[in-house]
Amino acid sequence: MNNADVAAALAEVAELLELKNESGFRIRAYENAAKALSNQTEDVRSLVATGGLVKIKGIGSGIARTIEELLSTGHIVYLDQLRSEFPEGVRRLMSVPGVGPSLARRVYVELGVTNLDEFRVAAEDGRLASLPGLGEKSAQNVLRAMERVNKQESRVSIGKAVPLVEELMDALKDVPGLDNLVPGGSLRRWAPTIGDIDIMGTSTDATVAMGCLVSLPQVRQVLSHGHTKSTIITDNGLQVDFRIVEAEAYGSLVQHFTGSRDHNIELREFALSRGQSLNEYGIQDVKSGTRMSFSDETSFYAALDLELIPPELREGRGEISAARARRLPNLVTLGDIRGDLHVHTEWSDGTLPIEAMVDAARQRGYEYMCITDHSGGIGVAGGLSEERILQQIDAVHEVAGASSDIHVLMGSEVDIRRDGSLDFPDQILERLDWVVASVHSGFNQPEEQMTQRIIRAMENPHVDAIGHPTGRLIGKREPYAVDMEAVFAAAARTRTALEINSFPERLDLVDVHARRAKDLGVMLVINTDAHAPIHLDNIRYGVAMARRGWAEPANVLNTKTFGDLCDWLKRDGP
Ligand code: DGT
Ligand code: CA
Ligand code: CA
Ligand code: ZN
Repeated sequence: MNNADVAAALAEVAELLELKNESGFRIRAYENAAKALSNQTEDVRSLVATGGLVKIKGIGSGIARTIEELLSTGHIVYLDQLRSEFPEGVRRLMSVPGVGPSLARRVYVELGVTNLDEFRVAAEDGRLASLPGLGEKSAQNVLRAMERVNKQESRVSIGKAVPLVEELMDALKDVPGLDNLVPGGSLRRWAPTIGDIDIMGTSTDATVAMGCLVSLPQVRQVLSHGHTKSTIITDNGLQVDFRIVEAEAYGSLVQHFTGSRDHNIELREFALSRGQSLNEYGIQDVKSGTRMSFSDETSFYAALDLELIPPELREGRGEISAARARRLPNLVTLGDIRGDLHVHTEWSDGTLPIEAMVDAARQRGYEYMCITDHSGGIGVAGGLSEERILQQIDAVHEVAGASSDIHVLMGSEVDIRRDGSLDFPDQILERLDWVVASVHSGFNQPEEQMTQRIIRAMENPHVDAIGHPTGRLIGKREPYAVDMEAVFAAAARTRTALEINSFPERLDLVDVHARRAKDLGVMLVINTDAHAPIHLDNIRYGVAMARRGWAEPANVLNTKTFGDLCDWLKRDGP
């Protein structure tokens, strides 16, 4: 049971209390606690063990006891009780945009609707429209919202959204009078998944700009077409909110629509404590009534006596107090990355020969790269036998010898077996420059076993890094059960790096884990796990995740020069 599991249980309590029409105060207490927990970098179990839980803002002693109950018994009696009052599916009704707790309660009580399917039927056959105060139009709205949710499959990965935004911004860049185009929202914060895309710009002729947007070839459907805001659905099903904002207030507007909501709420509270009130157009001095507007974000934050906060940090995770204290991290950038240490070739499941992948890394301007094909034990992916990897060592050394402008290292992505032993014997591992050890099977092991499995791998002195440490695949597979605090401690002790895997569906370690690792002195490494040259470009998503985890260059192994990397590789093992 990890932070996300506990947060989900608390959020469910909040939703069920909403359904029951309980007091807003109690609901918010659970909501805030859920949010506080999912923002926590430290594992909830270690927080309980050290008594740190109640010190977290947003978690009172009552909810702390609830969390302890959940951790020790696996249940929250109160939650079980609430669940018994509503069929499981009723809570899901509130996931339809525009359907709040009172409507969900009414359709359950008055129409006997207990799940989304029955809800759709009731909206279609006229029963929903017949409820007092609703009518045909509301029923239609519900149907349309359900359709949109189904089609959009809720959120998409950042890897799908970013290229689309770049395409749209490129298509709009020559529109006369339209300037200062910038993405906002979750995309600008590089959140791993995106609900909808927000784009902003200034214009001398908003009508023309809006007209161009809605007639782009990528547009499948126009949901609204206004003077300052339009919303479209693209042909791959993504919603785009496009706003024309005023040039004089550009800084405030962009700040506002970048969010996150949590960051903005905290910022507003902070401003109020200083006698300033915020809205999307600027800052007002409460006493004198003087208004200020800002054409850029730097001056906006400066007016609150804050350093400019990079968008990746704007999640309400302590960035405002850090900006006050002039203690914002000096975040790692894409330009700091000097090499990629997780690259596959056709020797296992990559698409191209060694030379081609080296060439792709060379073209990115990297100083070094490492070939890390799979070991044989994973059974799929053309993993290498001992015999084959010995051949590959020679093949890579040959390419390395012929390449004067990039250092080519020979490594392996060795499978961690269920018992924590590695798929290659030490006699092979010791001949490699760099070893990434990863879990590729047996994801359902109990937490204790999985934790020991990974720790045992780290204790092998030849292992330099753990690949995609929690195994999650966004939208497909939850992270496996693993005690991350124990993994971090072992990583620090054995001086093993933990990977941030840049594949958009992995992005693992996640931001809060990366930050915890940094705080505990664990080295991070940002790799692409490229199976084809184009995947090397994914590095920007990994760097973004590291930035969201407050990582600085010194926290990231592959920002080191080749010489410093070699020194690190000679570090003492465990
Ligand atoms: P998303 O789209 O779910 O991935 O997340 P965001 O953060 O892009 O959220 P979005 O698109 O709903 O709104 C963009 C930003 O606008 C959000 O981060 C904060 C700001 N914002 C300010 N006021 C509001 C408000 O009343 N509602 C919403 N939804 N956003 C607001
Ligand atoms: Ca958005
Ligand atoms: Ca939006
Ligand atoms: Zn790999």
